[in-house]
Amino acid sequence: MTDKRFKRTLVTCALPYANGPVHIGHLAGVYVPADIYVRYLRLRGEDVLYVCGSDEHGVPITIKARQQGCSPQDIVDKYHALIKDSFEALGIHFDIYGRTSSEVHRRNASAFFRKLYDEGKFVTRESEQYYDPEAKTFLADRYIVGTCPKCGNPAAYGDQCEKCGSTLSPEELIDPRSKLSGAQPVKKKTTHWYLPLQDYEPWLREWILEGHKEWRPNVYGRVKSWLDGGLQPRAVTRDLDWGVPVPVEGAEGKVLYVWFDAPIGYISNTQELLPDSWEKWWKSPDTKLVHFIGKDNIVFHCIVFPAMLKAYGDGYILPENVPANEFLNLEGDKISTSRGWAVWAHEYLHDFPGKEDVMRYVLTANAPQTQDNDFSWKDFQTRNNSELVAIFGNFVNRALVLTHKYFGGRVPAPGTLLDSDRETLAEVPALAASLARNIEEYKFREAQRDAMSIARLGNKYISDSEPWKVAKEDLARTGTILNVCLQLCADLALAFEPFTPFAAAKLRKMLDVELNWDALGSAEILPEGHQLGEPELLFAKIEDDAIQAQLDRLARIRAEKEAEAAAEQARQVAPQKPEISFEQFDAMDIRTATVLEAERVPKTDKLLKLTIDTGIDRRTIVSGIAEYYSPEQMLGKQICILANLAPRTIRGIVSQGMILMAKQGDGSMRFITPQEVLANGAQIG
Ligand code: B3M
Ligand code: ZN
Repeated sequence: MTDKRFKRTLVTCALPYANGPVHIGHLAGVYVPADIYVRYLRLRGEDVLYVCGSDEHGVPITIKARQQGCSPQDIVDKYHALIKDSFEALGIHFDIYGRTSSEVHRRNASAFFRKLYDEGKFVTRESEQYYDPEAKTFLADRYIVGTCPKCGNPAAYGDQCEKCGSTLSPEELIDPRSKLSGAQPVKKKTTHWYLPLQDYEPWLREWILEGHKEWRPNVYGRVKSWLDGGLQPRAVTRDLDWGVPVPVEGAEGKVLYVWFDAPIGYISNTQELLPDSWEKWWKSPDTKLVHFIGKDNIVFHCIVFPAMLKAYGDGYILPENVPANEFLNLEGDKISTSRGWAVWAHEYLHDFPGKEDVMRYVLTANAPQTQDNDFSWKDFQTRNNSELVAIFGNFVNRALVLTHKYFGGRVPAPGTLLDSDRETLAEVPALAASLARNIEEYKFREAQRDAMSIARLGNKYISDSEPWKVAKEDLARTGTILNVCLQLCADLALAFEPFTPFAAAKLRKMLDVELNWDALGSAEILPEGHQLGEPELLFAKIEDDAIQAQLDRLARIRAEKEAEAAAEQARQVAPQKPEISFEQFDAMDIRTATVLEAERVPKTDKLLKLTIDTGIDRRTIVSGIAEYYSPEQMLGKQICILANLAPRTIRGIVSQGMILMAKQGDGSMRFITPQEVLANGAQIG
């Protein structure tokens, strides 16, 4: 093994919630890096098990089902299939992609809870939780909606306002209502089981803070701040009707908390695949366990799940590393599934058929390994066109096409190597070693750069050596150059296998060889006289229109959201003014009038000077409506005015009265006009 302390590696990927498709943030954060790691280990002939599956419980799934008028099972069936297919299509082949709604898992999670329960590893606590008296059920925070106390959003959730991003508790909501029945929730006592995490704190400190200083700083730092903040008992059950039922008498209507059952899913899925040999993967100190996750899952994988396993005992191993990633943004904005601000895996696969490798490559090049990073379509295009096509693809193509042209597709004799040939070849082992080290240290971005450096090396070598020119006078020398190039092509087929597996497979086919990692950097991977397959292009250019289509889609989403926000703003209503008497109202002389002339007041942006027919007289009113209406738009319009307002001089013009305007929440104004044209001077009241 590359890591001498172990005999085999168990790699898990966070189980995606089966309540929506996966997007590029998920891929960049979890699945692409894990896949690189697994492919690399397999390339080196190691014993690896690669486990994932759908996380099919939790409140959001039940909410989605309600919204769509179907059962939670329908929802998870749909997304389980969609997500599984997307992974497969991207070359991410798990040994098992299970489901937490499976029978094996339900039994397993239930037994896991029961053992801890029987051994007294939980404490119970009574607390007051919100309850819907009409629907007769407890309400998760997500099931309570009300007005956000921070921004006034009338549709804030009991745990979060999606408009202003504030974290909330149901108590803070103004006018809270149940999402189920609309009833006002009441507080009701309920009992739950808690894992007393604080009991595991000294052990966690020792295991992680002392024992795993090599973990990524973002992971280590988060664990440390959780531990320093002091751990609290954590509820492992919920009042809900979707999940694994709590296997204890008197626990009717309760299920295991989704974050209690989901990580056990890793074990269940392994059992489902290997009913007789799963234990060697989970209970042998010879197994290296690595969890690939996103940053929001760190606490569960580094604190809660390990504490659960520790409480359980029975020889379960702990992760050797948890290479969690930060988040990927999209075109400078946070990815948001609810706002639709995302690039979905299945849509990408549909829009860019045959370009699975490109997305893998770009996501790795921008991997949010230590800090949030950004995905942009322009960068996507550039990386494809100027790296994959122009360097890697171009080099391979030149080498193969020229070999076919001059040597009938047979590997020419190496002949006598010059210094430049030897020096070029000599660079490969160091790059390969760096690539290997980087992957073993979970630095996938750097590792991919090493692979690309081999392609750059080849591209430069073939450009500098110009075999197409040399061929005119010295075919033997041409053969030497192409021989070196072909060895580099074989190196590339190996080096890129973890990153761009489709291109690597194509290249292997073109070279018609089986490759093994130990040959990387050798000058004799391809023997003289070996017949090559037909050359094909590894990558194709991505044109501007394909990129523009994606940018247009995002622009539409952005515009829709902005329009929605503006409409929402316009709907905001100003509070009622203090009461007035009938006499005060009656004192106002409001009438219809028609605009006869309209012009801008010079040197102002806001004012129009209007000459109007009030039925009583002809007069001038200066009005601050130039932002909303041009003089032409006002001409001939019937309006309503307050006629007996005391005259005021504005910019040297005497204004006699005021036009009635309706002002919306966003500040915009519209004049008020009668339903049908009336005589001027008609009194309103
Ligand atoms: N279902 C994924 C998420 O937080 C969550 C992972 C469970 S891993 C055991 O998006
Ligand atoms: Zn808010």
